[in-house]
Amino acid sequence: MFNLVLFGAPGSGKGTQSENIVSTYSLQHISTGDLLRDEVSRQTPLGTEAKKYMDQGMLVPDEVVIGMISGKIDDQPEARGFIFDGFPRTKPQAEALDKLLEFKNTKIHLVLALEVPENELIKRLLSRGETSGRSDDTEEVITKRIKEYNAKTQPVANYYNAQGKLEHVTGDHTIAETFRSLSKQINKYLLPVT
Ligand code: B4P
Repeated sequence: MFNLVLFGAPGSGKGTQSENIVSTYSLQHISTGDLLRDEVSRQTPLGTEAKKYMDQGMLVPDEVVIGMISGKIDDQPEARGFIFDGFPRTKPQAEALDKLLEFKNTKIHLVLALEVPENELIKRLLSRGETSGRSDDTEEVITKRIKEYNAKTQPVANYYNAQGKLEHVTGDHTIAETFRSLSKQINKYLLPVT
């Protein structure tokens, strides 16, 4: 099994690149953003709670997010591996993921951090906001999401760096060029299936 964390600021291309990685390497995709938006659209109690945070550009509480993840891993016992997109976003989430995977006799093998300048992040998210209908793709909320990232998520990079698993990848080239850079790193562990 090969498990990858795709790490980066809001708008750095995590969701975009995950799609390519999933189809090229046949990994199972776990995006906490997608899972949370699904809960919100189905108006579940978890979704109603999460929406309050997401609409303000804040992270959803750790226990809510961690609780969602375990079941998703168990749902796919035959998986070649997982790509974690937008998770973990805090140190407690990273520690919980390590424990969860250890219990399942596996681990995180590689963390790829997409590096994109802040002005480009804002430009991308505002542009997505024109069509996405996402209530968090507005200028005010984007600014808060980036602040939240710098304060709470950036330290997760140090956590994985200390484990020798972190690799930085330039994320402000085209989608295809960025995918090539990510693939170079993944190919050290896993061969493409397509
Ligand atoms: P996410 O859904 O993870 O959203 P995101 O950070 O904005 O990244 P996303 O993957 O959607 O965008 P991408 O960079 O691919 O999180 C949303 C919210 O959910 C969070 O704010 C938080 O409240 C909550 N949440 C999620 N996970 C959580 C957790 N673990 N703990 C607590 N709370 C959590 O793409 C952005 C845009 O850029 C797209 O339009 C794309 O087309 C474009 N783009 C991508 N690559 C490009 C390139 N190379 N060139 C030009 N444009 C590019």
